[in-house]
Order: sequence, then structure tokens, then C-alpha cells
Amino acid sequence: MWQRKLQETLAKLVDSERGILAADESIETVGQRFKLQGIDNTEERRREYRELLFSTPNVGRYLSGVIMFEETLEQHDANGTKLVDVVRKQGMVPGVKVDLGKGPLTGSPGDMISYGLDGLAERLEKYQQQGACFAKWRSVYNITEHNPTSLALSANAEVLARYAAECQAAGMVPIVEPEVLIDGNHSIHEAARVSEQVLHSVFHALHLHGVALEYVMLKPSMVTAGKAQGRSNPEEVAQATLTCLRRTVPAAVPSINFLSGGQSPEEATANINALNQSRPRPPWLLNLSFARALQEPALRIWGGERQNRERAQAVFLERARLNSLALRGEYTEQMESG
Ligand code: 5MM
Repeated sequence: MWQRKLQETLAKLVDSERGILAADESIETVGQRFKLQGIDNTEERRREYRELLFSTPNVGRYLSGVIMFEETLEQHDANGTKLVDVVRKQGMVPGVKVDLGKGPLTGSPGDMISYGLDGLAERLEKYQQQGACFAKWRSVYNITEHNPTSLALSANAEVLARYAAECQAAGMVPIVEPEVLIDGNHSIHEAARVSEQVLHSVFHALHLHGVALEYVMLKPSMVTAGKAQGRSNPEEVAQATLTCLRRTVPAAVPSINFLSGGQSPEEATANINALNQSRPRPPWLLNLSFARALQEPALRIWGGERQNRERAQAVFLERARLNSLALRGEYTEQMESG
């Protein structure tokens, strides 16, 4: 029974030419993004902004789903339509971020652990009544000389697996998001080593908790050098990322939807394109679930001003279109100027 429900959601969500928009920034995170553009972080501003994104004409051509923040599930557009229904009318599936943020992992200085397992089953039930069909949980891993420790690897894998098992039991597709942070001066080889450890621990825990991998989506970081080293070459990123994924992710997983993690929009699109040009093809779809790399240009143009709304929507649609081309391996950087 639960398998049928999960399969129905996956049939709409897993799409070789449409990505997933992450619009699940918590109030604090959206506040940081708004502050850079001089926009007040009020509930009404957040509602207006999310309405702008979800109601962009034709955006459902390029996006199959939207990850929302729990506040957004209850909000309406200017005409009184629930934002969840605005998403649905575009042919996109509504989902929700269900972790409750993160904090220091006691006993492991420099590492973090995500919160939200207590009461999760009740919250999943509520989110489904509000219209969400899938969920997302993020765990975060720093790369330093000492991090992540083996404790951080096992503790975060454990919570990701417990979350995924709860979601499947509740009939919601879990997106499992272990984010290896781009911050720092580490090499791409170091990022590859850590990413392999992280994914290995996560899939071991998913197995221990009896999570059916056919009904899970993975949202990892791409393997890149640390931000202080500058932009990595897309072919190198694709090769390092695929090597890591082939060693750790079973073929049963239907789709891998990368986060952008602080890459520029152009860089993230070029990397997705290189991943999809790689041969031989891997067993999973190589897709995306970006927040910043899809939203940044539109947010900058909107700037909180009503008169910029249509221009911001046009820019958002174009970013989604270019990423859709990248999913087919048909994107070139020359397309950016046009
Ligand atoms: C890594 O963040 C996720 C993907 O976004 P990027 O493509 O910008 O890296 C994103 O879904 C993230 O989980 C949300 O922005 C929520 O973050 P917070 O920190 O507010 O929970």
C-alpha cells in the first residue's frame, strides 16, 4: 500500500528534463538572502516572494517539484489560492523540509547534527493534510583537518536513516540530503574522500533501518574543491562526483538531485551539464534540486519591488530552462548572454 503511494509521487517527481526547486529556506536563512537585497524579512514578504516563484508562467515545464518551508504550506496567493495549489496547478509536486535545523554535535567539535526526529510522525501527518507529498532532511558536514569525525558520520547517517524510514512508513517520499560543505580551502581530492565516507555511512544506515532504496531520492553535494580554491573545472567535477557515487550509491536509487551549495548559477548549471554528458551513463538520473543557483538572479531583480515582479519571473524561468537543457547535456555557457 505505502509502496503504491510512494511510487505515484515518484512517477510525477522523477523526471529526466525537470529539476526540483528548493524554496525551503528557514526564516533565518531567507532573512540572510533578503538582507543582501535590502528586503525586510516579514511573513508577508516571504509569502509574496514564494508566490512570485511558484506562479511564474510555464515554470512547470522545467520543474517537477518544489520543496517548501512549513510556513509556506499554510500561505495563500493574492487571490486566496493556497500556494500548495498554485504549485500543483503548474504540474509540480509540493514537498516540505522537515528537519528543524542543526546545531553543534556534542563530543565532536566542529561537527553538526540536525534536529527534528521527536514528533516527526505527527508532523508528517500534518504536512500531508496540508498537501505535501514528499519530504526533505538536510545533514551538514564540514571539511577541516579534524572533521567530519567518525562520530559525526555515524550520528548524521543514523538521523537521516531514521527520518527516511519514518517518511516511507507515512507514505511520503524522503529526499535524503547529506551536504558536504564547500567552505574551506580543501582540494577536490579531499572533498572526494570525505564525500565517499559520508555516502558510504548514509547508505549503510539506510540499509540497517530497512529503507527501500527504490523509493528514496538522494540530494548530495557535487564533489568540488573548497570555495577558497576557486571554481573547479566542470569535467573534473563530473568525474570526481561520478566516481564517488558509483562507489557508494546502489543502482536501486532512482534519482540523484544535486544541491548547488554556494556555487554560482552558471557554475552549477555547467556542472550539471558535464555530469549529464559523461559516458557511460550511470544507473540513476543525474538531476538537481537547487535553491540559490535557481533563485539568486530572480531575487536580485525582484528586490522586494512589485514593479520588478514580471522581470524577476522571466529571469527565474530562463534559469530553470537552462538547467533543463543541462539535464539533457545540451547547455553551453554561450547561452547565458542570450
Ligand atoms: C544546501 O541547501 C539546500 C540546497 O540549496 P542550495 O542549492 O542553495 O545549496 C536547501 O534546500 C536548504 O536545505 C534550504 O535552503 C534550507 O536551509 P536552512 O539552513 O534554512 O535549513
